[in-house]
Amino acid sequence: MFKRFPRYLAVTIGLTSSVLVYADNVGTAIDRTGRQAANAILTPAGNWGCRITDGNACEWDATKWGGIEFRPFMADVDGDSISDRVLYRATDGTWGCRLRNGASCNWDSQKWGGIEYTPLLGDVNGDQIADRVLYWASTGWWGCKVNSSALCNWDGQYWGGPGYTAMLTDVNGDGKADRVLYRQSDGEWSCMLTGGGTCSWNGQKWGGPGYLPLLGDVNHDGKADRIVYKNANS
Ligand SMILES: [Ca+2]
Ligand SMILES: [Ca+2]
Ligand SMILES: [Ca+2]
Repeated sequence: MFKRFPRYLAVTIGLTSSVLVYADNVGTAIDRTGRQAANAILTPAGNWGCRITDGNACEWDATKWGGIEFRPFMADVDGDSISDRVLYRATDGTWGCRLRNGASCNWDSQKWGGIEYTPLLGDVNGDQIADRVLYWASTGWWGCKVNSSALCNWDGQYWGGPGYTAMLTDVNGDGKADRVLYRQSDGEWSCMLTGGGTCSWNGQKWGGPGYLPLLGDVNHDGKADRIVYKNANS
């Protein structure tokens, strides 16, 4: 017989071994291993909270949407300058989005991607609406869908490959998100502008093993700058 574990204990076991797990909030025993078991157990979660500047709750504070198998993002998906919630489930490539009032955006529930893809969000066509981007690290394949779900001009391109971290930001200040790659092994930075050209720091080596690459506009010129962060002294 399977033992009924408390939920938190069942999750721990699911993540660290391949034992069968019988969870109180799942109707049947889950004959799966590791992460899948934990995901299934925690699917009912997905608790959101938000606090605006004055400390008060926003409209969707304390609502439930999603679960542990989803990765959350914040992005303006309808162009009203208000950040919206986005979820992506790697196991089957399901995307979800909720506007401020709780309504879904036009690509809610679409399946696009999967376990091998890195999901990114950025405005790739300059209409001030966040678009969805996928990077397939093992092949260097890039895909992107604008708000209408049409493909962007560089969808299907191959650039990068194993060992690169993929990022999305506007490096030349034209209002369109560009692609950035960082190679952990030697700290090489690469960038690809919307039209296909590279930026001024393409190919530079800066950082390396142990460094976390970040992007942000640190001098307010509208162009994203590079940041590296390392947690160890050596
Ligand atoms: Ca919005
Ligand atoms: Ca856009
Ligand atoms: Ca740009």
